[in-house]
Amino acid sequence: QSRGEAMGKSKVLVVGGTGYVGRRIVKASLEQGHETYVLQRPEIGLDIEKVQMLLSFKKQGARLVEASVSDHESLVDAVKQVDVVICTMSGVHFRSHNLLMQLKLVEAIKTAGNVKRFLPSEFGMDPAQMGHALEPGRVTFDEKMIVRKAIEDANIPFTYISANCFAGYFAANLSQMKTLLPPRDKVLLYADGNVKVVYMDEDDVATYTIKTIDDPRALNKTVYLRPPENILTQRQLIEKWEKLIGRQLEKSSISEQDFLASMKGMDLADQVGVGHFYHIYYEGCLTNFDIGEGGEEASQLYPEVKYTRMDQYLKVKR
Ligand code: GNU
Repeated sequence: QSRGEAMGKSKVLVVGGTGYVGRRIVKASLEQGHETYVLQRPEIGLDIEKVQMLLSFKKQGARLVEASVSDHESLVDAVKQVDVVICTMSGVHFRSHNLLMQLKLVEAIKTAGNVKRFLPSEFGMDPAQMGHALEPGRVTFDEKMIVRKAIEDANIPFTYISANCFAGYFAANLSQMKTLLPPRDKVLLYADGNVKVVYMDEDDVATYTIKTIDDPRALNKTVYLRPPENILTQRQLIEKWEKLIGRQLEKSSISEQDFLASMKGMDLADQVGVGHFYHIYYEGCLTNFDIGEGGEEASQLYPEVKYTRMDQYLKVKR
């Protein structure tokens, strides 16, 4: 009998366990003492990094479950073994875009009938707030809402995680597009750079996510990750970097109109990116609403989590 079983903790299945988010969810689930299952899809074939990552999860105590999203019976058998299913399928255009594959998973969970909590692949802005989002990037939110509707129509208990801006995509680069490393000389501000944004270390996203799965306060709710010290304007983020390198960056600013116009001629992934950056840095879509009845805030639910501050996060990039 494992530690997780002994303590009555739920058994977790991660779908998308080798991805950017999924690998962190697997780690956090093991660390928090859950019996952890990772879906092993035949489709990974000769992708040797993914195969070896699955084997390393096994070495750390996870169980691999073979199933294909295109084989309903195999998926039903997989979800029947657990209490909680967490899906971290990618919806990022320059990686892969598979969000609607989750409808197959919802079908399997419905058939199996035993799942006590399902967390679909969300982990960004709250799609329920993005009904007005710009093309072509709105597909991300539209598809997440289609998945939500399927979950709720099937009466599957859920938690939606709104993780806001992953530090890797939005803080490590001081919010500059097309790079993942911080600039050392010049930086582009979105308008005056004074809109409040929420930055999250991806490992903390996983820690908070696993905390919610056995928590009745998170049942059928959206849990927003908004730890107060990580609610920063672009200027405040840049200031932290400047302090770390002991030097000021040369700042220029791009207006809303010019930023939106820059979409023209870009490839699809960057057009999607411009739309998302626009909603975050001009509109303030991460912080321009209060968390209502259907929501909870993670750092209030779990004050014991010592979340990573962005100066600490940027330190290693010097
Ligand atoms: C943004 C991107 C970064 C794109 C979300 C092009 C969904 C969300 C904050 O598609 O994950 O350079 O919430 O050149 O709910 C992409 C995703 C970021 C935009 C990354 C996204 C954020 C999607 C780029 C770039 C750094």
